[in-house]
Amino acid sequence: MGRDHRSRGNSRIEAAALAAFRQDVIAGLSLPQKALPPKHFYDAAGSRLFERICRLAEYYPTRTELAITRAQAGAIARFAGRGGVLMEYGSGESLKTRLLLRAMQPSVYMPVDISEAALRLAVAKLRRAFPGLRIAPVAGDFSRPLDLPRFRGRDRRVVYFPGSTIGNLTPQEAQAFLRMTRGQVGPRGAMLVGVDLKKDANVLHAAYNDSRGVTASFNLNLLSRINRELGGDFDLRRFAHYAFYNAPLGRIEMHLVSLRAQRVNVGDHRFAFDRGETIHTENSYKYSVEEFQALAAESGFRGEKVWSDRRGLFSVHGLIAD
Ligand code: SAH
Ligand code: AVI
Repeated sequence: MGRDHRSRGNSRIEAAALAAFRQDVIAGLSLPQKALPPKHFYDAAGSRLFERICRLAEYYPTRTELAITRAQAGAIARFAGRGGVLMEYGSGESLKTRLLLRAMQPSVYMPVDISEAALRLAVAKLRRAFPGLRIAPVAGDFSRPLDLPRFRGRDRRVVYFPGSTIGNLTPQEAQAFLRMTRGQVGPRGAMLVGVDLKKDANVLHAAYNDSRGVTASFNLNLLSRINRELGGDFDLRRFAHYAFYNAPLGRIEMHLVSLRAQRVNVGDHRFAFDRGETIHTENSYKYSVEEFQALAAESGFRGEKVWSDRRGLFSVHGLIAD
């Protein structure tokens, strides 16, 4: 599988990805509030841990979105149209996508994911389950310009962005992302976006502080990844997972807290931590239906349809390019 769909030298691409990771880590740990971009959670181990999170009792988003998609597959397919090109950003294990593939019968499916390991595995399974489907995987970072394959014909293009991965972007980044996809789908295009809804803070707290500690391992894996790939010497016993709902900003924040004053090396760089100082590793924004539709409207999309569960936990938005 070629990154950006072409068969360039894999080692050159891996070296570029490693250099980008190093740059983000050095820059992020040099900030007054240390911070790391959440896209770096997803190495092979991180993707496996995320898949375990999706199956936890406390983590309601995956099973709720799956149930909405299952119940509404016919309506979603009527909205998005049958045939056409289905692009998916942050496809991971492409689980919910299977329901859409059956209902929409696209001519091409283009999953895009930064985690090459997860993408490779998902595509191998999909090729077995959907032998007639044309699959054009792209391993790459959707926050940067991507060189995507082009398909001839006048087929409608639909972008699928499930899982509330849009919540891991700031509202400004989410708008920029929606504007980019608006350009990709063109005037007749549509988008399906999974968005986690605002709700009781206790439900949110439990979802990001699960009793088995899988979310803690997912968060701490970022430090293991820095040790493995960038020659870091983080001692994982000296950091702890910390997640809370920041109500005024409408987002879950995940941090890693330094349990003591310490110094950590990453290659030739040295970083000092005070006791209690944190690295901010992820935001997960929660929206009301109206807030998300307003965000989409400012990015060139009209919120045409919304499918939700009875408890109002999660929403799937059908957007039309305006
Ligand atoms: N869509 C799946 C997975 C969501 S997890 C679901 O709904 O369950 C988020 C996924 O987005 C991961 O697979 C991760 O590797 C991918 N991802 C996160 N940031 C990314 C980026 N900047 N570019 C490409 N993929 C990204
Ligand atoms: C992928 N993303 C939408 C997940 C979320 O809920 O924000 C990632 C995650 N972080 C902790 N648990 C799950």
